[in-house]
Parts: sequence; structure tokens; C-alpha cells
Amino acid sequence: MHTSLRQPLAALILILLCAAVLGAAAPALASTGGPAGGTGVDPVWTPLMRQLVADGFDARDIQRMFATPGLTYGPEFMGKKMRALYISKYAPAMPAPKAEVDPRRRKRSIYDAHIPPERLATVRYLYWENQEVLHRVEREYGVPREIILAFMVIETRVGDYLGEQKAFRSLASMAATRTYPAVASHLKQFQVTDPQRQWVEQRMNEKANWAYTQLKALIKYATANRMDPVRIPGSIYGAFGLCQFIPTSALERGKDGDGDGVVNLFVPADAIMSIGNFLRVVGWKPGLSRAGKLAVIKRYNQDDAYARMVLEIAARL
Ligand SMILES: [Ca+2]
Repeated sequence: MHTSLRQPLAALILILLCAAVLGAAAPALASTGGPAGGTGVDPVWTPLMRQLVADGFDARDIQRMFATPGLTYGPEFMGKKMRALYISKYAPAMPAPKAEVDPRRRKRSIYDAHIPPERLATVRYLYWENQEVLHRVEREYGVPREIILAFMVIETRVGDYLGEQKAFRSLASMAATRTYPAVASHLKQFQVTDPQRQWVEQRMNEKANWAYTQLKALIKYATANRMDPVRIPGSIYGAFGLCQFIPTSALERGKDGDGDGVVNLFVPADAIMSIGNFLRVVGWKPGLSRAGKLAVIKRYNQDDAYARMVLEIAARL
């Protein structure tokens, strides 16, 4: 069981390193007609590519990224987001459950879902493998080791789950999806009125702008750390690494924990230092009350239950 963490991680790191080397070695595709003028790029990306080049990215780099095989446009990223937002705003609430679940059972089930015995063993292994950097985080940032490890348990089940998407593809797709027809199939079961449709398009533009900011940060992060941005695995909304940072957090808060000169959030030491740095920046300090700790953790994830779970798991490690 102990090796269940190391093997996928080692394989992933190897893949990323190979991808970074191949990406650096591949000649830039010749482009004579603007960023989308070469072959192998879906024209759906053209406006986004032009915007990236206008914002200062190298046209040949952008061309190469968007010509990556497998980088297909996916309107479902925005579609699923809009369906969730539409339902929470316009759909009637579900009927209340008939009986309240026994709180003791509920508590136990949350705990079991995140930390069965073999995962606890993996966390402890992670601790023994990284105790030097965990102690450094405590010393330099004042964040206890069990808090850092609790984040890694919750975010990726300590490396077992790193996201099934490619962060670049989901963010680029969201950034390129701004008009209602692209998401209409995700809302077809509702009677969407004209004002609601306008509201959806407004929210789409907000989310697309957010995704564009994240996409730019992802490219900068990957370039600065010698990775191929297109190949970084991530969540449906572009979070990646053992700490599941969104790209702006990776770029602004990422730290090199193992001293190899790059911030690779798939490497435990770097993820550990980066989580510690993030928490320090948003207000973690020694001696915080429980309420103070919860408030800081909610800067990482706004959900109350998430914040309580971090403290609960930290107390059990
Ligand atoms: Ca590093």
C-alpha cells in the first residue's frame, strides 16, 4: 500500500519531465499567417490565440501549444458550470429529506471517505519522507505539518487523484466559450427565458475572463518551471498538483521546497512549501483560535465543511 503513492507520483513526474524536455526540444511550427495560420490547429481557438499573442506571448509558442494532439475544444466545461449556476439561481429547491441523518454516522462517513487506514499509512509515509521540509514550513511559515498534510489528503487523496483533465484544455475551452448556443444543450431541460439567457451569457463572460487569466498564469508558471503547459493534468476547472492550486496561486504562491530550482507542484516537497506559503500569506500564524484557523482555511476553499474537515483530519494524523 505504501507504494501506491510513490509509483503514480514517480511516473507522473517522469512524464512531466519528458514532456518538458520534448516541448523544449520540438522546433516551433512555422507560422506565416498569424498564430492560427499553420496546420493542425482547430480554428475555434483562433480568437483566443490572437488574444494571447496580443497580450505578449510568443506567437510560435502559442501556435505549438494549440497544435498539440488531443487539445480539442470542450464546450462542456462551461456548459456544466452554467448548468450548476442556473440551477442554484432559478431552479426550485429540492424537497427536504424525510429524516435527519444521525450526526455521529455522518461524521464517521466523512472521515472514512477521506482517510481509510491505508491512506493514513500513506500520509505517515509522506511525513517520514518529507519531515525536513515539513519542519521547515513550521519554522519559516508557522504552519503545522498536520495542517499541510490534511490539505494534501483532501485535495488529491495524497496524490492518488490528480484530476482527469488537462488544465490547459479546460481553461482554454472555458475562455473560448462566451455565447449562449455553445452551452444551450446543457440547459435544454429548462424553460430558459430571454432575461435568464442574458444572465447566463453575462456569467459566461465573467467565467471566461477568469479562465483566460488562469490560462495566462498556467502558461507563465509552466514556462518558468520548464514544463509543457498543455500536458499538465488538472481538475475540470484547471486546479493542479498535489495541492490543487489554480494557476494564479501556483504562479504567485508556489515555492521550491526541494531546492532543484523549479516549482513542481506534483513533487511533495514543493507542494508542501507552497501550501505553507499560501496559508501564511492569507493570514495563518501561530496561536490562531479555531475560528481564526477556519477563516484562513476558507481563503483556500470557501466551503465551511471543507474548513472543518481540514482541522478534523489534522487532529487525527
Ligand atoms: Ca522543486
